[in-house]
Amino acid sequence: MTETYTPSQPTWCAGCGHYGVQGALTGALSKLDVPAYETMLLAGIGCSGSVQNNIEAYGYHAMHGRVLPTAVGAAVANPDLTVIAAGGDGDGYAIGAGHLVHALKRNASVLYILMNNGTYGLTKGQDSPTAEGPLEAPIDGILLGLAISGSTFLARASTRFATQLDDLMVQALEHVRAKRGFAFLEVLSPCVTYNDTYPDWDARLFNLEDVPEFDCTDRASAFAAVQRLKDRNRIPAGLCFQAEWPAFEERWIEQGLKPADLARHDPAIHGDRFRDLMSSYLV
Ligand SMILES: Cc1ncc(C[n+]2csc(CCOP(=O)(O)OP(=O)(O)O)c2C)c(N)n1
Ligand code: SF4
Ligand SMILES: [Mg+2]
Repeated sequence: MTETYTPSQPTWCAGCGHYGVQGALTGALSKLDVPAYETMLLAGIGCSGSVQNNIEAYGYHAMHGRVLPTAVGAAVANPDLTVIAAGGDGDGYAIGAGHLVHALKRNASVLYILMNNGTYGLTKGQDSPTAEGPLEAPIDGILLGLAISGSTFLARASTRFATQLDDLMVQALEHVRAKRGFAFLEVLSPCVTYNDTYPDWDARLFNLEDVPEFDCTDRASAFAAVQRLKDRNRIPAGLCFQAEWPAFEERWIEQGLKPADLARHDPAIHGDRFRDLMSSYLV
């Protein structure tokens, strides 16, 4: 399938941050020599999710907000795959927020790239959970991740600062390829059409690498440092937290549970069952 699949060209507006995310992901896959036939890219619904059409890999387009349970399932069923999930801030922090919390707590080896633009781009500019306004407090995905004790990799980058984005994408992919668990990378990826946050976010971004005493292995001090920067109206970026805790799929095996035996899955039988199921819905 990956031999015959021809990736599409992106359909994003000129200047959309999502181009930068795609560039960093293809660059990291190529730098780490990850073959297409061992890569699965799953995506949510949104302008961000259409990245799945453009990359040579096995692909799956989930319902809006539902990308993570399927990605975790794929990682557990076939540990030989490098599983990547991608989606927007609406997808991950609104309708999919419950799944994000549980993916952080499970720590299956999945790279989750959340493209944050503070808006629902695809549906033409409604406020998302990270939108900043007078009515509600925006969600901070890094603080959310730090508050969940199963999390093992939390980072934030911006498409404006390509070198840091490229580095963090590689580090996140390495975390997942080494089966160290769930790597959460939030990328500030502005929507130039409905919510051009470039000027504001550029001015407020704060690189944690500029703080020599910042310790990304200490959860409590990382939380305090991120919160302090937020209190000063800054947006912390960089590797915010990394920890060691056995990945979900490894804990499964330790408990005597086996990943799905893919050899036993005969596509002919399962294809027929799937078609029967689908036709049973027809009236
Ligand atoms: C269950 C469901 N609810 C709502 C929608 C409509 N919808 C499609 S994309 C989207 C939000 C997209 O925003 P985001 O996830 O931030 O991605 P972006 O387009 O900004 O990259 C919504 C609400 C949908 N497709 N399915
Ligand atoms: S509407 Fe916004 S998020 Fe969607 S492609 Fe255009 S700039 Fe990007
Ligand atoms: Mg969005």
